[in-house]
Amino acid sequence: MKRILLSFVIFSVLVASLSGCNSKNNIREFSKDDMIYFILTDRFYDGDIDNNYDVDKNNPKKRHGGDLRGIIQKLDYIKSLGSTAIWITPIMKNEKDGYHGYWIEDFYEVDPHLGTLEDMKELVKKSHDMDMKVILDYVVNHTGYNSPWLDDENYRDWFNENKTISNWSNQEEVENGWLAGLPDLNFSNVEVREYFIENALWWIEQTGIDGMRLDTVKHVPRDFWSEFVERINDKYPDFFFLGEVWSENVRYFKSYSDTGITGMTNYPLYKGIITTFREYGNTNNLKTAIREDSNFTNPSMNGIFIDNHDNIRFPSIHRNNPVEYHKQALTFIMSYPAIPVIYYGNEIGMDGHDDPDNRRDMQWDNIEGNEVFQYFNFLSNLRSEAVIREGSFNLLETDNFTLSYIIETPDEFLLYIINIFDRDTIVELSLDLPDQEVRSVLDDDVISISNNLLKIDLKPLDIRIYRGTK
Ligand SMILES: [Ca+2]
Ligand SMILES: [Ca+2]
Repeated sequence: MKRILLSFVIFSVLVASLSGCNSKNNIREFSKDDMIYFILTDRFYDGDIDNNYDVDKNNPKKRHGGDLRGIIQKLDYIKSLGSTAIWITPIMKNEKDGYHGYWIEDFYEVDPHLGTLEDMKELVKKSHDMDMKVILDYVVNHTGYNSPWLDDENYRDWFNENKTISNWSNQEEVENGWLAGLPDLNFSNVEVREYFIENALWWIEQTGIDGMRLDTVKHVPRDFWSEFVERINDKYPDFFFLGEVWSENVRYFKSYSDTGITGMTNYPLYKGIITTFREYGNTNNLKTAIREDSNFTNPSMNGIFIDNHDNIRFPSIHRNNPVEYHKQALTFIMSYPAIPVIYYGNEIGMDGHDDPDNRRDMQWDNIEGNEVFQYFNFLSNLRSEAVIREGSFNLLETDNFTLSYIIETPDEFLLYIINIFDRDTIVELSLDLPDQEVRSVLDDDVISISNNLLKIDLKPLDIRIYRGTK
């Protein structure tokens, strides 16, 4: 009996170690327990001054010198935040001022400002050694403005006709128009489709990355994405795709989850977050987005975020109390069952208005003393607990000025109560829980649940998290 049990244990351990790791290329599988740290490489950390040509740190639209070696040097920091994956902006060779990586000149070369293919391989290898995965941003919709293909006879049928997108509700225009004047690639041409599938496989084989963030998904036909995902997953079954579908329309958004893309940057929830955690906000917006989220096939594989390189940084939305609202929004995304995508600087409350102001250089000074940083680390530690990993998330009935939810397993629970109003308030929650005293995980506060009711006085912009047993 003992021997059978032991071999079962050994077998289970074997299966567990194999299932987290694809046999080809050692690709590591993603789950909702991941946390992605998103880096705009040029703005993160300058690890090699020898590649700093074309750099002008005073100009927000020019290169600032950050590079792959800089990320390698900061891997300990990234890991310390609780990150399990790193998403980096495209590394393909860009035209002169393509500091962000989205103006690609050569799809098969690493941009020399960022480093070399060897640097990229080292970044992936070292990340894997630290149990972190790497996601490469991948662009197929367009080339840079001055692509050499534009003047080459052989590529004559590779581009769509030069038209701007004027009607954004016309899908044909959205797919075939030139986005921001960028030469738009023609995906009805089989050569273009094959080129990008082969190119993507080349990057995976060369570098060992675990996933791709797919840029401008809605500007490329859905049938291409289905083929792209299928062909790559044929070869690398656990390879992860995070699709950027920039739309708050739930039905439209859902139509892309049917293409096979693993998860998407959840813009409907983002909209709920930024209209709730703000002055004169309304928690109904987020509550509705949460209810609609359950319509998606696999909502927990979507990326959840408070801002990114295309949107105003979260604290800059707020005239008053930016730090308090920032903490509230972080509290939500670090407890909701989906994959938090932390844009570099979220963890220290970096601000910045629209592009390119939302792409300022990472602020490395006095991080340890930063109030938001300490709170973020608290949230990250809490997120690693079994109750959040295994528990189910349930919204509780409250008024429009408070958000409350419970995350529960059969044995224990965490109860979240957030006051988005800048004034005192009293909340009464109806809870199907045994009578008990519940203890705050943030301070010494203890409150009582009695006869399935909990009554609590909240301070302005309060965040309370309590732990209890079932
Ligand atoms: Ca550099
Ligand atoms: Ca297009």
